[in-house]
Amino acid sequence: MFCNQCEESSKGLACTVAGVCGKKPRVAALQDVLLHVVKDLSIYADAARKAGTSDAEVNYFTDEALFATGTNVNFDPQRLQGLINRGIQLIDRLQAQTIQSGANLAGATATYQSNAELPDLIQLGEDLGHVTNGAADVDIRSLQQVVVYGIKGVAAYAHHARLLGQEDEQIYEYIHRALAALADKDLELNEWLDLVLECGKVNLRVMELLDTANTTAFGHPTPTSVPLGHRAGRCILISGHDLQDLFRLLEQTEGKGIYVYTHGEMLPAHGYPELKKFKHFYGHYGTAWQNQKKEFAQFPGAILVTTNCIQQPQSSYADNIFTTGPVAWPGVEHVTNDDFGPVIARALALPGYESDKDRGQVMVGFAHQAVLGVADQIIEAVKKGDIRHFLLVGGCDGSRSGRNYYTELVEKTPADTVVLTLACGKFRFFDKQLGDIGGIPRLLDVGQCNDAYSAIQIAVALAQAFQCGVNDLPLSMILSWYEQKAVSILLTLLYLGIKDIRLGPTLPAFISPGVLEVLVKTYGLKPITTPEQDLADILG
Ligand code: FSO
Ligand code: SF4
Repeated sequence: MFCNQCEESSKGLACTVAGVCGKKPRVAALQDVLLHVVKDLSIYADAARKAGTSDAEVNYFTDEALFATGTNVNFDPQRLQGLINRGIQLIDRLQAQTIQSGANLAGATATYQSNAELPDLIQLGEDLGHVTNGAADVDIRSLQQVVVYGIKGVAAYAHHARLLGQEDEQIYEYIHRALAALADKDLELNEWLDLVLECGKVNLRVMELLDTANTTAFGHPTPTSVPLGHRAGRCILISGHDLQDLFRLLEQTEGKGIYVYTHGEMLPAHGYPELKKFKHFYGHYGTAWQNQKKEFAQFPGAILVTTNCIQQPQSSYADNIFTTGPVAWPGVEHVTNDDFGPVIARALALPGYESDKDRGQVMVGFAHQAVLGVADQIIEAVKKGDIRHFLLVGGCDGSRSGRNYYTELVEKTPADTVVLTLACGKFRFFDKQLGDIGGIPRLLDVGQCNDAYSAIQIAVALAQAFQCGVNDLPLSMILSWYEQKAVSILLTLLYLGIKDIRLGPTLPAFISPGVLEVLVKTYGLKPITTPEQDLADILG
């Protein structure tokens, strides 16, 4: 196997024997087949689109299949086999249509066996290898990997947005065109660089769609206090990013004597009016994804995982955990069609909490509408010198020890600075009491990684208010990355021309020295150093 798509890739290079995430070589091989299938399907879809047709089923499948190959999403060989077979059927269907249309199918060489057995598919994956294997030039291969991983992030966001009725043909058009380009051996370095930045542009659009989708369905988040303790009674813990799953679960558990708690990236859900109206939607339990083995084992109810990041379930809670949507683990019951009956039945069979427990509160709900609602107050505080600087400390968490940097950095920020945060990296400091500046909290939780659009909107609005560019604002971005959604967000920030981003805890293994040089020269991208050094550089 060869997988280098996340921050925890083995030895900072690639996982070649087994995934640090728990991905077995056979699962890696099946994901490689699936990516080749999606790439070949993209060649036909791109040709069909140029001939005037776009196939909705192909578009949806593309997002679903790409999402399934992301880090910590789908570890289930059978479900991956199902996706591969659907992809092959769609290739057959588009092949017939595109050949009839006389479209240019240069590079479309795929021949797949329909309904192949698992061992044959695993062998095929081992033979095919990584989808960027064909590129001999190390910098081109690096840029191809940036595009493929960025597209996985785009696909994940597009999948969420579409489930809530928001989609845009230009997103599918880009994904198919960019993946089809992998078969074009003549494409040069600059053309791949263009596709990299275009990925950032398309990701901005998809994040805008997702923001519209979430706020149309569930209202704009408002500042909300979330208990970290629990109430006596039966309970369900919901993890991942899918707000629609949470809404359906809340509907189906209403009046059943079950409290619903969020875990990980589901925490910001408490800020949405249409979600927090449910009285049994009580509080938040636990921290970020990499602590789930310990935290899930101690939760006395059923657990529902809606997206990444799932880890191998431990025997102590293997009977209590369920998956839904794109996420899957072999042997774990996968709930379909928004029917959470099995999760509810399990919660009712488990003891739940015996008594109430108070563990304090955290604030969420500082998305763009809430923050921009007090923009005058913020601008005044900056003008008076009460707020010296904003730090966006956002991104993913993970298990590397270097991630303590983010906790220490936030702890060391001076009292005249405001920290904006989003995604699961915030669990390193989300319960710190940083106080406020004239009523403005010093720690503002903007939301999930899926809400990066909100942070961009806030930055753009502040820049307009101060009549300057985002790079001229007293704002610094200190990002932590782990998986492919973070890659797509980083590309969006680069596309927007945002400079001097600090990135950690390590730089991506798939960035070649040549590509890194371009990123450093053009965008001033820099690795994190120490909290003291970086704060001194940022605050002068
Ligand atoms: Fe975290 Fe996992 Fe949200 Fe990621 S839970 S690491 S970037 O999937 O999506 O922030
Ligand atoms: Fe390794 Fe990350 Fe790939 Fe998992 S997703 S196999 S940890 S590089």
